[in-house]
Amino acid sequence: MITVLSGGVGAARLLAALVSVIDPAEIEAVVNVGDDFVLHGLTICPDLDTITYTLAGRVNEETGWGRRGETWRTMSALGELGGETWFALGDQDLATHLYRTQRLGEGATKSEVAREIAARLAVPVTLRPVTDDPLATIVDTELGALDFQDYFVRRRHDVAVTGVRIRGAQAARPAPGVLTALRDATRLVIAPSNPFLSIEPILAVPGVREVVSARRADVVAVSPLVGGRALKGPAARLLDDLGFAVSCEGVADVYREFVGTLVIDESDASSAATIRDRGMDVRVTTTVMANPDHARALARAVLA
Ligand code: FO1
Repeated sequence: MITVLSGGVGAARLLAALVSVIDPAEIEAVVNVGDDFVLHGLTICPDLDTITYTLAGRVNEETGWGRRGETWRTMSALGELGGETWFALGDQDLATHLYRTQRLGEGATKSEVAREIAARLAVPVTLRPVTDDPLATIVDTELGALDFQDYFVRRRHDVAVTGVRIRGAQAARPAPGVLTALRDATRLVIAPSNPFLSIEPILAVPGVREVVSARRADVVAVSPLVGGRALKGPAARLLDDLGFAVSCEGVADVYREFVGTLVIDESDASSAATIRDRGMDVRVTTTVMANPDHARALARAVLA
């Protein structure tokens, strides 16, 4: 079994690539829930939903999140009423949040709801929110402390960051099956997700970092930086703001305590020796999943 520590779009694409080369029944994803929030009274779990829609073949390929063929009539009507429309919830996507919110209100856990939605949409991989307890990523910025989606979507992550905190982490318990999935996997994979915003909230849940660190030799991470840039999102800016080199070498520094092997892009091959000198193994391949062949090559590299 392979267990993948997963954020949003990058993780979803890597999981889809893994499904194309190994039996999906052999894959488990432990998913970040630090981005989750309540809006319009609905509980929204962006990373779980992005992965679910991608593995169900229903994702909007252009944005990487939300559903393909989406319509926006509810948002448009909400805008007419002067409601909050900065976070775009499509008409079909809203059904997911309605269903989840109803089930949570009935006493179901986030894990149970994730499993139900995945089963209904025929997702072949086991998805586990890292915790069923409240967890929220708070971004400390030049404007003060911001809730994650306020920072990420409303302000388009266009503010200087001084730190990232995971509220609720100390009291959170790993969801059922999470520690077993980390302990029993033949390999742990860290998806090409944001190290601070997507991977740290997973590691911050008590017990998770300990298990992952103890298995360092079996942990393979994919660098989210290629040629000093993030394909999507603020990973490059955050490395800089938080005092790391803006390169896969910076990523290696963030991950050095718990990652045995870093997969880097061919365009960063010249960094391999430096990273190896810091005590991490390196694999060089194409990490940009620009087409199915490249995605499969990356999947094979993390499994090799
Ligand atoms: N990202 C955006 O940049 N703008 C949006 O309006 C937006 C809406 C949205 C709705 C549902 C969902 O599951 C995800 C959504 N995302 C949106 C993506 C998402 O919030 C972020 O990419 C992740 O939280 C970071 O992993």
